Amino acid sequence: MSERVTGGDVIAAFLEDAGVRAAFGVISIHNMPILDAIMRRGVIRCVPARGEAGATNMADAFARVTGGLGVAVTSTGTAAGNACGAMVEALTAGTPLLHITGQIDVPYLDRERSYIHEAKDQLAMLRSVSKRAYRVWSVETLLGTLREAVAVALTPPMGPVSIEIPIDVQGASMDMPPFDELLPLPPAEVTLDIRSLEALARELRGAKRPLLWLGGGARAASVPVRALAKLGWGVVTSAAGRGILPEDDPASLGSYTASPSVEALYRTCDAMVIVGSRLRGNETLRWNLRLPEKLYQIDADPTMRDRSYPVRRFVTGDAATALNELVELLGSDMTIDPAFRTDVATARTQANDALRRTLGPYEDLVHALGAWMPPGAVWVRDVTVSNSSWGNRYLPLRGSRDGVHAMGGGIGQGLPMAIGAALAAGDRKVVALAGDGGLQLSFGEFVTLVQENADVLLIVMNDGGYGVIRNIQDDKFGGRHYLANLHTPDFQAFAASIGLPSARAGDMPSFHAALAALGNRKGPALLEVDMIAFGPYAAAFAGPPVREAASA
Ligand SMILES: Cc1ncc(C[n+]2csc(CCOP(=O)(O)OP(=O)(O)O)c2C)c(N)n1
Repeated sequence: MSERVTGGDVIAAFLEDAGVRAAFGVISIHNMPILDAIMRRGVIRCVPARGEAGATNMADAFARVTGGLGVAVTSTGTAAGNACGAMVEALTAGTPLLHITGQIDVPYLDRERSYIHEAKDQLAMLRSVSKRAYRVWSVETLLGTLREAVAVALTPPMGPVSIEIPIDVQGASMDMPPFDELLPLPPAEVTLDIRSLEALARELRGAKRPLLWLGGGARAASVPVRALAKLGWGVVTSAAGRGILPEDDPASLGSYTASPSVEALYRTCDAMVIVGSRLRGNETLRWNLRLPEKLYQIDADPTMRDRSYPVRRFVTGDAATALNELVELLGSDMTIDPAFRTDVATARTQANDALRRTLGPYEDLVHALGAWMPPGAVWVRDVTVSNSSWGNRYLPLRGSRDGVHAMGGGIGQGLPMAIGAALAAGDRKVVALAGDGGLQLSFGEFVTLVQENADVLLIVMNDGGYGVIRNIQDDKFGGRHYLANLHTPDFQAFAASIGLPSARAGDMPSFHAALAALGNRKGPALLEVDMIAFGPYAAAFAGPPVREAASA
């Protein structure tokens, strides 16, 4: 006889069997059977985020660092709505995430009678911010829908999946299914278009100066990428693809995709293979960056073909599978120009040097941080001037899961992402970078950081407002700093009030002292950089660089 349990118990048991070891959420009347079961069973660590946006960002970062599934649990209505901005980010980044949300009782669904937490057409809202969204109508269909939802989230191109589970279904009684039925379904395989790949290999065989452009879709392809780098290929990555090849490898151009020296190098290349990348506008001068003439593309999603740049040949396939096969097909047939390696290294050095010259008073700070950064640290960044200029590319990442950044450009996600990353990172330190403005979107999550004792050194670049907005206003709006000068919290007093160790630095001696005091302790700490005292960057960052089509 199987045991009689609730829908909530089955959800908890299913998540355990799916290998989930951490979930993030806010408890509510419309998800308590699930969270109560998770906690009672004691297998999954549940983090009480202070908002659903934060919970979803945490689950997203957890998934990015582990390479597995992230799980966020929210309530229905406003709570599910609060998760939507973070869902947009997870969709942009292609994160496999399961968003479980409550729903009101089945008999009241879609009646618009203002039942508590009722949201008009919640499923349509969730559909528009997810890869797929499901509603569970009955306890009988609960397990099948869960199994399908996880498989869809993990099938390339991966993405966040929402599942609404009405509260009466969560609390309904059912038999505990046997273990094998609780296991998630395997993700669907992407069929490799082998004929196109063979044709691609034939075309590449004669290339003397070939480059790979890697995006986040190629995160699992480190092994064949290393093999191609060994053959003599150069490698450049988007921000999402950082570290697939260690960025201190001589074949790596880092993520200096649009630096003038790298663009000049593109013009000398006779092939570029783009793998698992959207070629985002931010990284291609809004698609007017001059890439090599012979472009080829590999992607799990065949509709990506020609979407951003026209390509000569497109191969549908999973990045790792396709690149492994390509390495086999190429064998030792290529004779790559021996000077290419030197040219790649020169372009990289020139890009680094050009960036260094924009740092002004922050140059020493960046170098001190780089020298201190513990091996294997996970580098998490919010959208802030310091990240857009140097955080996104100056300090090398050595693994494809060593960095987390809001790909969609939404501020305020860095702090909750740092918490999710810390839970995923085990013994590795998380170092996070955020602005004072962005942090004010997710202030409640400071308290979560302390409660969870997450091993995060959070560096706050405090310029008393929205620095990048002021720079744009200087550039385009006559220097009128409307709505950009903020009343900024006293971060030191706030940190003290919640038991968060902290220090402020306004010059290099105090920065070194703060790093020494905070950097080597385990657990959370806040290092505030007083940017008014340090002074401005040598070059003002006023938004992602673009190039007008007419001048291309
Ligand atoms: C969710 C969201 N709201 C608004 C914006 C517009 N925005 C972009 S950067 C920025 C200012 C960020 O300020 P801060 O975190 O202090 O970093 P700084 O620009 O000062 O380096 C704003 C408001 C955005 N990108 N995302």
